[in-house]
Amino acid sequence: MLYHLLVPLSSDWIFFNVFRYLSFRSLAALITALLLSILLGPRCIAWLRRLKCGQYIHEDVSGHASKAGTPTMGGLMILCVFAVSILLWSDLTNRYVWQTFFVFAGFGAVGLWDDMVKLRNQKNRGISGRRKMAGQICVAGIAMVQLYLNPDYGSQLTIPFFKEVTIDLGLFYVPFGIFVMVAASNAVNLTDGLDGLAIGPVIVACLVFSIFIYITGNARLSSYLLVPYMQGVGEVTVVCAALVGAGLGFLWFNAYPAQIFMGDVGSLSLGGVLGYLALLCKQELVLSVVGGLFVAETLSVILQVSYFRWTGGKRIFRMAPLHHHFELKGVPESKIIIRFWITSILLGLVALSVLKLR
Ligand code: 57M
Repeated sequence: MLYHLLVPLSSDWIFFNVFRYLSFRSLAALITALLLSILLGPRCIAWLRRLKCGQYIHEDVSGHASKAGTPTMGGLMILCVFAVSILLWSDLTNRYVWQTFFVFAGFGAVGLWDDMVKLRNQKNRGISGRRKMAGQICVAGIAMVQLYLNPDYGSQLTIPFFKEVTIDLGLFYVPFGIFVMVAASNAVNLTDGLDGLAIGPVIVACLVFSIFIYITGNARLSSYLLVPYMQGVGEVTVVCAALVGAGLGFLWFNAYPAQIFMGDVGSLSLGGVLGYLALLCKQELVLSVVGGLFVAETLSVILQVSYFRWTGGKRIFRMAPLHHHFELKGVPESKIIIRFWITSILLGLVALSVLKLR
């Protein structure tokens, strides 16, 4: 809104020209989302407490007993702050801004549904896996069809570290894109099991994608760095920055020892939107590098469950996902979290190196 109100004034006052710049508006979006979260956080925590949105804790992770009753569904705060920030600072006539918001809100709605059912259910049982997956596929499907029908958007898959190798997936690109979003959404959800464990790597991934998105929307930079160019996508840099700000603001309260959890409304939406950002800038495979931690957590579950079934009860890890394994080995929670963050920062740097190493 500020963009639409203030840019026209630049014809009389040159100073207002600054509101045209993506860099300025991205920084403003980040700071707005961060400050709003810090201001609203205590009220949001108190509100969730009043609504009795306390977390149920499974008996099998004894170290977590003290977390019982911590307000959950903090993803609602991320969603509100993110929405206000993009309403203020982005160009609201840009279709990619709305599509990205749709993915975030759509996956968030599925998560909210799950969270509400869990709260009503004594044993923390949410909606069935099948219903959750159907909801996720619906949201991802709508987003993918919109992308696929866009004449500026190709169905080529770019291969990291190779200059001119692309694979044209044709119509198969639609189910592939759906898979990317749904897998990312569930992977972030699996990772969200320790204070700040998921939001830290999500912030790193959003930062990395803000750079890729900026380059994708810039004709000169994209041709220099051999990144597929797409007009208008650059505006999503403001959206990425708002996500980083909202993520940092949430971390303020979710840092160990957490005062709030994000719930499925947060984890499903953040994961889904990461998948969408990767698709938008055609860096789908880079997502598995920058989100390497989410991949490792998911693989640990797949391996553990398969081995468990195959051997009739034996385990590879003490418990899956991976963070539970380290917890049960006696590594303190804060140490696991910080080590996971360090790993995700390193993975983010590796992902960025794709831009030059070709
Ligand atoms: C949900 N939810 C957290 C919080 C958060 C297939 C199976 C591996 C699935 C997996 C699973 O259900 N994962 C997804 C993970 C829960 O957090 C809530 O859920 C939201 C995210 N969806 O925002 O609202 C708990 O995590 C802790 N937490 C924090 N800080 C945070 O900032 O400490 C969360 C956020 C919270 C809190 O304790 O209650 C969760 O872990 O439940 N299932 C599992 O992860 C289970 N693993 C398992 O059964 N492994 C088996 C194999 C054979 C499947 C094995 O290895 O033997 C474990 N989950 C738990 N306890 N809680 C089992 C033990």
